[in-house]
Amino acid sequence: MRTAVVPGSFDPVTLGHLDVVARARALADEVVVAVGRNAGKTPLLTADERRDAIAEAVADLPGVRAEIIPGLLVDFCRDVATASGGDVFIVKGLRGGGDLDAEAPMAAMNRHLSGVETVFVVGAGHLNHIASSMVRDVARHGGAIDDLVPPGTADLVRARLELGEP
Ligand code: COD
Repeated sequence: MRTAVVPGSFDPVTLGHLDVVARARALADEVVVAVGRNAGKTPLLTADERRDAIAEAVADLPGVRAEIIPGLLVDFCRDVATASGGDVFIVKGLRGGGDLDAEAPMAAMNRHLSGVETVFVVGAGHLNHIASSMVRDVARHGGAIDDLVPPGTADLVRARLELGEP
């Protein structure tokens, strides 16, 4: 059993993220989309909301599930490996060189901590402009985000913005 862990903030999950999930699924027997805390970001959506939005978006994809990372990503990967009895690797998506600059040190740190490897996949070009931060900003200013995120997620983002940001 080979499990791909696809981690991210997913605040919110976007069509770009889902493209990476589909590519990860082609490399592994199962995929766990893992909602984590990026210490440099203050999320709009709660971890439960982000996990549930992903779960709804991948409901029709066999072998794909969504979970929350309680602490370190490498500890989460170890727990997934123990539960499955198989091998685990991390999959991250790249939109360009800027992503690689940010991701390479994290991949090296995760390997240093636990030996887990990170595999990078290049995302679909027509989705390269999609970032969660821009989705939030467009929505905040009243722009349409419905074709940037999976069905249901746009309403969630708008609802949370109307309630005010944390
Ligand atoms: N096309 C392709 N890839 C994309 C696209 C797109 N349109 N949009 C985003 N991506 C990729 C990003 O490059 C990234 O690889 C991934 O999707 C997730 O992106 P985000 O922005 O949702 O998530 P991040 O980068 O904020 O996630 C950071 C983590 C939560 C994974 C990280 O902070 C973490 O592992 N936290 C847990 C605690 C931990 O272990 N920390 C130590 C890490 S070394």
